[in-house]
Amino acid sequence: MRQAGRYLPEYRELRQRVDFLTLCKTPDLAAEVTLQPIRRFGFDAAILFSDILIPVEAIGCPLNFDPGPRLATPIRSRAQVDALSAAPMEEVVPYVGQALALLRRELAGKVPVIGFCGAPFTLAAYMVEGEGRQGFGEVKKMMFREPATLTHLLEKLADGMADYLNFQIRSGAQALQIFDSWAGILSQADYRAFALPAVQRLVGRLDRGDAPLIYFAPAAGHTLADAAATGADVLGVCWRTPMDQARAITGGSVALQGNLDPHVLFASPDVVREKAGAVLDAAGPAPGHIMNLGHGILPETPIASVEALVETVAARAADSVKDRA
Ligand code: 1CP
Repeated sequence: MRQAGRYLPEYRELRQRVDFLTLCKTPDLAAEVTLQPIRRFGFDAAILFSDILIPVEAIGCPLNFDPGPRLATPIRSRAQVDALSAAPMEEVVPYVGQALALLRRELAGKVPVIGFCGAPFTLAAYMVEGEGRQGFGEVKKMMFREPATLTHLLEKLADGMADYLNFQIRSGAQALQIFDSWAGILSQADYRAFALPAVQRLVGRLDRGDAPLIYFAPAAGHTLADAAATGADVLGVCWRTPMDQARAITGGSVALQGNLDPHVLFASPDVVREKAGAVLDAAGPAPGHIMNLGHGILPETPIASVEALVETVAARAADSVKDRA
Protein backbone atom coordinates (compact mmCIF):
# COMPACT_ATOMS: atom_id res chain seq x y z
CA MET A 1 0.00 0.00 0.00
CA ARG A 2 1.07 3.62 -0.27
CA GLN A 3 3.03 4.33 2.90
CA ALA A 4 5.35 7.23 2.01
CA GLY A 5 4.30 10.78 1.21
CA ARG A 6 3.00 14.03 2.55
CA TYR A 7 2.15 12.96 6.13
CA LEU A 8 5.89 12.60 6.78
CA PRO A 9 7.75 15.87 7.57
CA GLU A 10 10.93 14.47 5.96
CA TYR A 11 8.97 13.91 2.69
CA ARG A 12 7.46 17.41 2.77
CA GLU A 13 10.91 18.85 3.34
CA LEU A 14 12.31 17.06 0.27
CA ARG A 15 9.26 17.98 -1.85
CA GLN A 16 9.87 21.69 -1.18
CA ARG A 17 13.04 21.36 -3.20
CA VAL A 18 12.16 18.65 -5.72
CA ASP A 19 8.98 18.09 -7.78
CA PHE A 20 7.19 14.75 -7.68
CA LEU A 21 8.23 13.50 -11.15
CA THR A 22 11.87 14.29 -10.45
CA LEU A 23 11.61 12.31 -7.19
CA CYS A 24 10.26 9.33 -9.13
CA LYS A 25 12.92 9.56 -11.85
CA THR A 26 16.00 10.06 -9.65
CA PRO A 27 17.00 6.66 -8.23
CA ASP A 28 18.72 7.86 -5.05
CA LEU A 29 15.81 10.22 -4.21
CA ALA A 30 13.15 7.56 -4.97
CA ALA A 31 15.10 5.11 -2.76
CA GLU A 32 15.42 7.72 0.01
CA VAL A 33 11.66 8.43 0.04
CA THR A 34 10.92 4.67 0.00
CA LEU A 35 13.09 4.23 3.09
CA GLN A 36 11.63 7.15 5.10
CA PRO A 37 8.64 5.22 6.53
CA ILE A 38 10.75 2.08 7.04
CA ARG A 39 13.26 3.98 9.23
CA ARG A 40 10.54 5.70 11.20
CA PHE A 41 8.10 2.82 11.80
CA GLY A 42 9.89 -0.45 11.04
CA PHE A 43 7.24 -1.74 8.64
CA ASP A 44 7.72 -5.34 7.44
CA ALA A 45 8.16 -4.37 3.78
CA ALA A 46 9.14 -1.38 1.68
CA ILE A 47 7.19 -0.35 -1.44
CA LEU A 48 9.07 1.42 -4.20
CA PHE A 49 8.29 5.14 -4.33
CA SER A 50 6.93 5.81 -7.80
CA ASP A 51 3.50 6.10 -9.41
CA ILE A 52 1.35 3.80 -11.53
CA LEU A 53 1.40 6.42 -14.33
CA ILE A 54 5.21 6.57 -14.66
CA PRO A 55 5.44 3.78 -17.31
CA VAL A 56 2.41 5.27 -19.12
CA GLU A 57 4.35 8.46 -19.69
CA ALA A 58 7.23 6.36 -21.00
CA ILE A 59 5.10 4.59 -23.65
CA GLY A 60 3.97 7.86 -25.22
CA CYS A 61 1.51 9.74 -22.99
CA PRO A 62 3.20 12.87 -21.62
CA LEU A 63 1.73 13.88 -18.24
CA ASN A 64 2.25 15.95 -15.15
CA PHE A 65 1.11 15.66 -11.51
CA ASP A 66 -1.08 18.36 -10.01
CA PRO A 67 -1.11 16.56 -7.47
CA GLY A 68 -3.02 13.80 -9.36
CA PRO A 69 -1.98 12.78 -12.89
CA ARG A 70 -2.99 14.90 -15.92
CA LEU A 71 -2.25 13.69 -19.45
CA ALA A 72 -1.38 16.19 -22.20
CA THR A 73 -3.64 14.29 -24.69
CA PRO A 74 -6.27 11.72 -23.64
CA ILE A 75 -6.40 8.46 -25.63
CA ARG A 76 -9.72 8.32 -27.48
CA SER A 77 -9.09 6.53 -30.80
CA ARG A 78 -7.81 3.25 -32.19
CA ALA A 79 -5.02 5.15 -34.02
CA GLN A 80 -3.79 6.61 -30.71
CA VAL A 81 -3.78 3.13 -29.15
CA ASP A 82 -1.82 1.79 -32.13
CA ALA A 83 0.73 4.60 -31.74
CA LEU A 84 1.60 3.69 -28.13
CA SER A 85 5.16 2.44 -27.89
CA ALA A 86 5.96 -1.17 -26.96
CA ALA A 87 9.64 -0.39 -26.29
CA PRO A 88 11.25 -2.49 -23.52
CA MET A 89 10.67 -0.94 -20.08
CA GLU A 90 14.32 -1.51 -19.27
CA GLU A 91 15.07 1.14 -21.93
CA VAL A 92 12.31 3.67 -21.25
CA VAL A 93 12.26 3.65 -17.41
CA PRO A 94 15.79 2.51 -16.45
CA TYR A 95 15.60 4.67 -13.28
CA VAL A 96 12.94 2.34 -11.79
CA GLY A 97 15.35 -0.60 -11.98
CA GLN A 98 18.17 1.51 -10.57
CA ALA A 99 16.03 2.59 -7.60
CA LEU A 100 15.11 -1.05 -6.86
CA ALA A 101 18.74 -2.18 -7.05
CA LEU A 102 19.72 0.62 -4.65
CA LEU A 103 16.93 -0.36 -2.26
CA ARG A 104 18.00 -4.01 -2.22
CA ARG A 105 21.49 -2.89 -1.25
CA GLU A 106 20.29 -0.42 1.42
CA LEU A 107 17.77 -2.82 2.95
CA ALA A 108 20.38 -5.61 3.01
CA GLY A 109 17.87 -8.40 3.55
CA LYS A 110 16.21 -6.68 6.54
CA VAL A 111 12.84 -6.24 4.84
CA PRO A 112 11.75 -7.13 1.31
CA VAL A 113 11.08 -4.53 -1.36
CA ILE A 114 7.79 -4.56 -3.26
CA GLY A 115 7.55 -3.49 -6.90
CA PHE A 116 4.22 -2.50 -8.44
CA CYS A 117 2.21 -1.42 -11.45
CA GLY A 118 -1.29 -0.25 -12.28
CA ALA A 119 -3.70 -2.86 -13.66
CA PRO A 120 -4.60 -2.44 -17.35
CA PHE A 121 -8.17 -1.22 -16.73
CA THR A 122 -7.11 1.34 -14.11
CA LEU A 123 -4.36 2.71 -16.37
CA ALA A 124 -6.81 2.82 -19.29
CA ALA A 125 -9.26 4.78 -17.08
CA TYR A 126 -6.63 7.53 -16.58
CA MET A 127 -5.42 7.42 -20.19
CA VAL A 128 -8.88 7.72 -21.78
CA GLU A 129 -10.19 10.27 -19.24
CA GLY A 130 -6.95 12.28 -19.27
CA GLU A 131 -6.99 12.74 -15.48
CA GLY A 132 -8.41 11.28 -12.28
CA ARG A 133 -12.15 11.92 -12.13
CA GLN A 134 -15.03 10.40 -10.18
CA GLY A 135 -16.72 7.70 -12.25
CA PHE A 136 -14.25 7.80 -15.18
CA GLY A 137 -17.08 8.27 -17.72
CA GLU A 138 -14.89 8.40 -20.82
CA VAL A 139 -13.43 4.89 -20.48
CA LYS A 140 -16.94 3.51 -19.95
CA LYS A 141 -18.20 5.35 -23.03
CA MET A 142 -15.38 3.75 -25.03
CA MET A 143 -16.24 0.37 -23.49
CA PHE A 144 -19.83 0.52 -24.78
CA ARG A 145 -19.23 2.38 -28.07
CA GLU A 146 -15.97 0.78 -29.19
CA PRO A 147 -15.32 -2.32 -27.08
CA ALA A 148 -12.67 -3.63 -29.51
CA THR A 149 -10.61 -0.42 -29.12
CA LEU A 150 -10.71 -0.73 -25.33
CA THR A 151 -9.78 -4.42 -25.48
CA HIS A 152 -6.88 -3.57 -27.77
CA LEU A 153 -5.68 -0.90 -25.31
CA LEU A 154 -6.06 -3.32 -22.35
CA GLU A 155 -4.07 -6.01 -24.14
CA LYS A 156 -1.28 -3.57 -24.98
CA LEU A 157 -1.20 -2.41 -21.36
CA ALA A 158 -1.22 -6.00 -20.04
CA ASP A 159 1.83 -6.83 -22.17
CA GLY A 160 3.58 -3.57 -21.25
CA MET A 161 2.94 -4.02 -17.52
CA ALA A 162 4.10 -7.66 -17.62
CA ASP A 163 7.36 -6.44 -19.15
CA TYR A 164 7.51 -3.68 -16.50
CA LEU A 165 7.01 -6.09 -13.56
CA ASN A 166 9.45 -8.62 -15.01
CA PHE A 167 11.99 -5.79 -15.28
CA GLN A 168 11.31 -4.90 -11.62
CA ILE A 169 11.87 -8.52 -10.57
CA ARG A 170 15.18 -8.66 -12.50
CA SER A 171 16.18 -5.39 -10.80
CA GLY A 172 15.56 -6.69 -7.26
CA ALA A 173 11.84 -6.54 -6.41
CA GLN A 174 10.96 -9.45 -4.06
CA ALA A 175 7.16 -9.13 -4.21
CA LEU A 176 4.78 -7.44 -6.64
CA GLN A 177 1.53 -5.54 -6.25
CA ILE A 178 -0.97 -4.73 -9.00
CA PHE A 179 -3.25 -1.75 -8.22
CA ASP A 180 -6.68 -1.91 -9.88
CA SER A 181 -7.90 1.23 -8.13
CA TRP A 182 -10.84 1.90 -10.46
CA ALA A 183 -12.05 -1.65 -11.32
CA GLY A 184 -14.88 -1.06 -8.84
CA ILE A 185 -16.66 1.33 -11.25
CA LEU A 186 -17.44 -1.67 -13.47
CA SER A 187 -20.45 -3.95 -13.17
CA GLN A 188 -19.64 -7.56 -12.37
CA ALA A 189 -20.28 -8.52 -16.01
CA ASP A 190 -18.04 -5.75 -17.38
CA TYR A 191 -15.33 -6.61 -14.84
CA ARG A 192 -15.41 -10.18 -16.18
CA ALA A 193 -15.42 -9.04 -19.80
CA PHE A 194 -12.71 -6.34 -19.65
CA ALA A 195 -10.71 -5.84 -16.43
CA LEU A 196 -10.28 -9.47 -15.32
CA PRO A 197 -9.01 -10.98 -18.61
CA ALA A 198 -6.50 -8.14 -18.90
CA VAL A 199 -5.11 -8.83 -15.41
CA GLN A 200 -5.01 -12.57 -16.18
CA ARG A 201 -3.10 -11.87 -19.39
CA LEU A 202 -0.60 -9.72 -17.43
CA VAL A 203 -0.19 -12.32 -14.66
CA GLY A 204 0.23 -15.13 -17.22
CA ARG A 205 3.22 -13.32 -18.72
CA LEU A 206 5.09 -12.84 -15.42
CA ASP A 207 8.35 -14.56 -14.73
CA ARG A 208 8.44 -14.01 -10.98
CA GLY A 209 9.90 -17.20 -9.50
CA ASP A 210 8.59 -17.46 -5.93
CA ALA A 211 7.98 -13.70 -5.53
CA PRO A 212 4.44 -13.27 -4.14
CA LEU A 213 1.90 -11.27 -6.12
CA ILE A 214 -0.75 -9.04 -4.52
CA TYR A 215 -3.78 -7.73 -6.44
CA PHE A 216 -5.75 -4.83 -4.96
CA ALA A 217 -9.06 -3.49 -6.27
CA PRO A 218 -10.63 -1.12 -3.69
CA ALA A 219 -14.39 -0.40 -3.53
CA ALA A 220 -14.92 -3.58 -5.52
CA GLY A 221 -16.43 -6.15 -3.13
CA HIS A 222 -18.63 -7.33 -6.01
CA THR A 223 -15.49 -8.44 -7.90
CA LEU A 224 -13.75 -10.22 -4.99
CA ALA A 225 -14.82 -13.77 -5.91
CA ASP A 226 -13.65 -13.25 -9.53
CA ALA A 227 -10.45 -11.52 -8.37
CA ALA A 228 -9.45 -14.80 -6.68
CA ALA A 229 -9.01 -16.08 -10.27
CA THR A 230 -6.51 -13.37 -11.33
CA GLY A 231 -3.59 -15.66 -10.46
CA ALA A 232 -2.48 -13.44 -7.54
CA ASP A 233 -1.40 -15.06 -4.25
CA VAL A 234 -2.89 -12.27 -2.14
CA LEU A 235 -5.94 -10.04 -2.56
CA GLY A 236 -5.98 -6.59 -0.99
CA VAL A 237 -9.32 -5.83 0.69
CA CYS A 238 -10.52 -2.26 1.23
CA TRP A 239 -12.27 -1.27 4.46
CA ARG A 240 -15.78 -1.63 3.02
CA THR A 241 -15.74 -5.46 3.08
CA PRO A 242 -15.24 -7.13 6.50
CA MET A 243 -12.23 -9.46 6.52
CA ASP A 244 -14.29 -12.48 7.64
CA GLN A 245 -16.66 -11.91 4.71
CA ALA A 246 -13.69 -11.61 2.33
CA ARG A 247 -12.37 -14.92 3.73
CA ALA A 248 -15.74 -16.57 3.16
CA ILE A 249 -16.01 -15.21 -0.41
CA THR A 250 -12.50 -16.31 -1.40
CA GLY A 251 -12.79 -19.63 0.42
CA GLY A 252 -9.17 -19.74 1.60
CA SER A 253 -7.84 -19.91 -1.97
CA VAL A 254 -5.75 -16.75 -1.50
CA ALA A 255 -4.18 -14.79 1.34
CA LEU A 256 -5.73 -11.41 2.20
CA GLN A 257 -4.29 -7.96 2.88
CA GLY A 258 -6.02 -5.12 4.71
CA ASN A 259 -8.18 -3.49 5.79
CA LEU A 260 -8.22 -0.68 8.37
CA ASP A 261 -9.98 2.46 7.11
CA PRO A 262 -7.15 5.04 6.72
CA HIS A 263 -9.43 7.67 8.34
CA VAL A 264 -9.26 5.71 11.63
CA LEU A 265 -5.72 7.11 11.95
CA PHE A 266 -7.24 10.56 12.55
CA ALA A 267 -8.72 9.32 15.87
CA SER A 268 -6.85 8.94 19.17
CA PRO A 269 -4.24 6.17 19.58
CA ASP A 270 -6.75 4.28 21.78
CA VAL A 271 -9.31 4.21 18.99
CA VAL A 272 -6.60 3.15 16.51
CA ARG A 273 -5.67 0.22 18.80
CA GLU A 274 -9.32 -0.81 19.18
CA LYS A 275 -10.16 -0.63 15.45
CA ALA A 276 -6.93 -2.36 14.43
CA GLY A 277 -7.70 -5.12 16.93
CA ALA A 278 -11.15 -5.50 15.36
CA VAL A 279 -9.58 -5.98 11.90
CA LEU A 280 -7.19 -8.60 13.30
CA ASP A 281 -10.10 -10.38 15.00
CA ALA A 282 -12.17 -10.38 11.82
CA ALA A 283 -9.24 -11.76 9.80
CA GLY A 284 -9.00 -14.61 12.32
CA PRO A 285 -6.07 -16.72 13.49
CA ALA A 286 -5.48 -18.67 10.27
CA PRO A 287 -2.27 -17.76 8.45
CA GLY A 288 -2.44 -15.70 5.31
CA HIS A 289 -3.32 -12.22 6.54
CA ILE A 290 -1.10 -9.20 5.82
CA MET A 291 -2.25 -6.46 8.19
CA ASN A 292 -2.52 -3.18 6.34
CA LEU A 293 -4.70 -0.17 5.74
CA GLY A 294 -7.69 -0.60 3.45
CA HIS A 295 -6.24 2.05 1.08
CA GLY A 296 -3.28 4.46 0.94
CA ILE A 297 -2.32 6.58 3.94
CA LEU A 298 -3.81 10.10 3.85
CA PRO A 299 -1.69 13.28 3.67
CA GLU A 300 -2.57 14.76 7.13
CA THR A 301 -2.32 11.48 9.08
CA PRO A 302 -0.85 11.96 12.61
CA ILE A 303 2.45 10.12 13.13
CA ALA A 304 1.35 8.96 16.63
CA SER A 305 -1.54 7.00 15.10
CA VAL A 306 0.77 5.12 12.74
CA GLU A 307 2.97 4.28 15.73
CA ALA A 308 -0.05 3.01 17.70
CA LEU A 309 -1.07 0.84 14.73
CA VAL A 310 2.40 -0.68 14.35
CA GLU A 311 2.61 -1.40 18.11
CA THR A 312 -0.80 -3.09 18.08
CA VAL A 313 0.09 -5.33 15.16
CA ALA A 314 3.53 -6.20 16.56
CA ALA A 315 2.02 -7.14 19.96
CA ARG A 316 -0.59 -9.38 18.30
CA ALA A 317 2.02 -11.02 16.09
CA ALA A 318 4.19 -11.75 19.16
CA ASP A 319 1.15 -13.25 20.96
CA SER A 320 0.27 -15.50 18.05
CA VAL A 321 3.86 -16.76 17.83
CA LYS A 322 3.65 -17.58 21.59
CA ASP A 323 0.30 -19.35 21.10
CA ARG A 324 1.71 -21.53 18.35
CA ALA A 325 4.88 -22.44 20.35
O1 1CP B 1 2.59 15.93 -4.68
C1 1CP B 1 2.92 14.77 -4.40
O2 1CP B 1 3.69 14.50 -3.45
C2 1CP B 1 2.33 13.70 -5.27
C3 1CP B 1 1.30 12.84 -4.60
C4 1CP B 1 1.52 11.40 -5.02
C5 1CP B 1 2.26 10.44 -4.31
C6 1CP B 1 2.98 10.62 -3.00
C7 1CP B 1 1.09 10.79 -6.24
C8 1CP B 1 0.30 11.42 -7.35
N1 1CP B 1 1.53 9.49 -6.26
C9 1CP B 1 2.27 9.23 -5.10
C10 1CP B 1 2.98 7.98 -4.74
C11 1CP B 1 2.39 6.67 -5.08
N2 1CP B 1 1.31 6.42 -5.89
C12 1CP B 1 2.90 5.41 -4.66
C13 1CP B 1 4.22 5.26 -3.93
C14 1CP B 1 4.36 4.40 -2.77
C15 1CP B 1 4.25 5.06 -1.41
O3 1CP B 1 3.80 6.19 -1.30
O4 1CP B 1 4.65 4.41 -0.45
C16 1CP B 1 2.07 4.41 -5.16
C17 1CP B 1 2.13 2.90 -4.95
C18 1CP B 1 1.07 5.06 -5.95
C19 1CP B 1 0.04 4.33 -6.72
C20 1CP B 1 -1.07 5.07 -7.32
N3 1CP B 1 -1.07 6.29 -7.97
C21 1CP B 1 -2.39 4.55 -7.42
C22 1CP B 1 -2.80 3.18 -6.92
C23 1CP B 1 -3.03 3.15 -5.45
C24 1CP B 1 -4.31 3.82 -5.00
O5 1CP B 1 -4.22 4.79 -4.26
O6 1CP B 1 -5.39 3.36 -5.42
C25 1CP B 1 -3.18 5.51 -8.07
C26 1CP B 1 -4.66 5.41 -8.37
C27 1CP B 1 -2.34 6.60 -8.43
C28 1CP B 1 -2.72 7.82 -9.19
C29 1CP B 1 -2.29 9.06 -8.47
N4 1CP B 1 -1.03 9.57 -8.48
C30 1CP B 1 -0.94 10.67 -7.63
C31 1CP B 1 -2.21 10.84 -7.05
C32 1CP B 1 -2.54 11.92 -6.05
C33 1CP B 1 -3.06 9.84 -7.58
C34 1CP B 1 -4.51 9.55 -7.25
C35 1CP B 1 -5.47 10.68 -7.40
C36 1CP B 1 -6.08 10.90 -8.77
O7 1CP B 1 -6.64 9.96 -9.37
O8 1CP B 1 -6.06 12.07 -9.21
